[in-house]
Amino acid sequence: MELNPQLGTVTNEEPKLTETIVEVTPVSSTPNTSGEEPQVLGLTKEETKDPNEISITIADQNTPIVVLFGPPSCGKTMTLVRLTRYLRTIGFNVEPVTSFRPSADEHYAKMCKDFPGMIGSSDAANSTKNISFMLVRVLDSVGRVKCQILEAPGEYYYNPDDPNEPMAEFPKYVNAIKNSSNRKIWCYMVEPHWKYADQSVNYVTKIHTLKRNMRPVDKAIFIFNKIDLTPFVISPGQVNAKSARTEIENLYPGIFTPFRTKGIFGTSDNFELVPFHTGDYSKKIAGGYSFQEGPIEYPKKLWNTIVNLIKG
Ligand SMILES: Nc1nc2c(ncn2[C@@H]2O[C@H](COP(=O)(O)OP(=O)(O)OP(=O)(O)O)[C@@H](O)[C@H]2O)c(=O)[nH]1
Ligand SMILES: [Mg+2]
Repeated sequence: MELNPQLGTVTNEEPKLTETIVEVTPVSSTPNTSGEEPQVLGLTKEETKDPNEISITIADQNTPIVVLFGPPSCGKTMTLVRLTRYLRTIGFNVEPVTSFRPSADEHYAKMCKDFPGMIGSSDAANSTKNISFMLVRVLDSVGRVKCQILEAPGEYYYNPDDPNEPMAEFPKYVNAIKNSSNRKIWCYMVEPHWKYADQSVNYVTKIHTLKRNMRPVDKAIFIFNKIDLTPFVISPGQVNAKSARTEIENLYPGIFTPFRTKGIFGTSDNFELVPFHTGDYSKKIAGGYSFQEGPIEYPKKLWNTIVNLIKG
């Protein structure tokens, strides 16, 4: 598939965005003041301790699942927040799938209940700690389910603190999703200044391992998040995609290799590349961060890419 040399332009059709300042806590688990293992919201203590204990149910096995895949802090939760906000402005509804987790899990039930308010309210960006393990579904304006989106803690995909990486096995629930009959849109997240850049080859290996588990109907999107931290932004929402792609290849050597096919007319991409900016994060004097959502062109481009891949 060909890349657009530039992304999105501002048009008059777009709904007006409301400016919202929200609090951000850049952690994915509950604060650990007791010296105990921190607990991931939406999981029991036992499940947090051993992710292989995590039990999930995918009730809808026909609707594609968009998996936000990436290490801790790459921006999965904030991508979900930004995308949800965008989808709301175009008349879509994003709602948690309550049956995803056992009904006895009160944390998950509470997260589901709080989700709609959390995304839109001035507390929404507390979501980095409040939305941690969740399956949501996206419905269009007439209630048709377009896709499901999975959001989970990064350490279950690639854990920089695990000496067994990149050979560390995925938790059972990731394998359950991987093997489910749903079509998958794997969104592999990359970023410009990854704290563990010295492990980028291992992260690439982990993605390649997963690639071997993708069926031909499954699709791949590389989301280059935190694009605002790069020199490739030309104007809000417009990115020099060629340079951005070269940068990803430099930062994550060989990352695209198994996603390219050699043919008689040359090599073609079996993936999409979407630069992304969830928003801006400003440190507050009183502590914490305030979040200002980024330009609408980014979630618009990401959503259009997802929709096209679902159709294709
Ligand atoms: N500059 C910039 N920073 C971002 C962007 N998106 C996320 N961040 C920063 O990255 C932090 C982590 O984002 P999260 O969405 O919580 O990351 P995550 O991938 O969900 O992390 P885990 O849940 O720990 O796996 C945020 O608190 C921000 O500080 C972005 O578009 N630009
Ligand atoms: Mg998260």
